[in-house]
Amino acid sequence: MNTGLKITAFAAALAAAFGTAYGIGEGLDPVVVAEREPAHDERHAPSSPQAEEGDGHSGHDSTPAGGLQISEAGYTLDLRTPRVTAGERTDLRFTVRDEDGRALTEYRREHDKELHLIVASRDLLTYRHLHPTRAADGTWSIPVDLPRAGGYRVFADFTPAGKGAENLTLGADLAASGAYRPGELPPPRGTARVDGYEVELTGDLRPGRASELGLRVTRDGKPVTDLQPYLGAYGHLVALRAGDLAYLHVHPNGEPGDGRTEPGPEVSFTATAPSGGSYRLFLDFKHDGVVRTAEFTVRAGADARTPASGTPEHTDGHGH
Ligand SMILES: [Cu+2]
Repeated sequence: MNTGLKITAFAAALAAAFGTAYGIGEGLDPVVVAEREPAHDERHAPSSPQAEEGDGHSGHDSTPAGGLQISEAGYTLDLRTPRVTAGERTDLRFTVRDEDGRALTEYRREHDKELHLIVASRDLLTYRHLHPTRAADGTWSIPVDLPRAGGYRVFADFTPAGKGAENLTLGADLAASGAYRPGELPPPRGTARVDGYEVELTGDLRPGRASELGLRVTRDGKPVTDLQPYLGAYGHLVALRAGDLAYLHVHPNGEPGDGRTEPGPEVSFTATAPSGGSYRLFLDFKHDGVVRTAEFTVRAGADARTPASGTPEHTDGHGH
């Protein structure tokens, strides 16, 4: 019996087992939840954790995590500069192509931008969140300077214009030549320091379920209560899975000017981990006119994060 048949048979057995139970009512969360596929629009739309709490879909049958494919839903990331030299400023150029090979020139803005570009090293120690410039012909470009040699992943997070188009994150490999020395993922910590700021992380990342993450920003022990809007929010959080750099879609809870979201010290997000394992979280926040990035290692699942204070060894990669 091949694997496909086994799975089909297993699914049929499950359906039979739950078939009667399903009729009883909606109290049976796991069954009800499994029936519902999340709409793609939800992946990048602001929403409250309460709204998502109930429909935390199973990570096993939902849409695959973003960023693992160079081509998806008819769109392909064409990275024109797949090789750069470590320590040298280079123009990174790329195009998003449709099924006919035409460069995409119409985008729907998300978080103030047509396209968000994330560049992360395979060992997750170098991170860039960039906003490239698009030429009229659809070619995007942005200068990058990657400090370390090795393998990187480039993520283009965008939504094509047009009705029904969904948010996509396409990923492509990028190599930085030079002497390569892979780093080790820093251990989980509840606190990250960057440029005199301390950011404390609360909440857990849970596999297959939406959960709330809180990030509290202080400077010199004093809460920062005048964060500046950045990309339509008081913070922008990206999470990447260690091992394959799966890209998680994270939603800010509330936005500046909505009458209930304070400009710090706490910034709140809703995130869903596609599986257990280790993740690296990158929080961009803006204060005194400068965008800084706080970085955390978090474990999802049985081996959950144990908060501890300390200074992360690696503070490389302040975006922008
Ligand atoms: Cu961005």
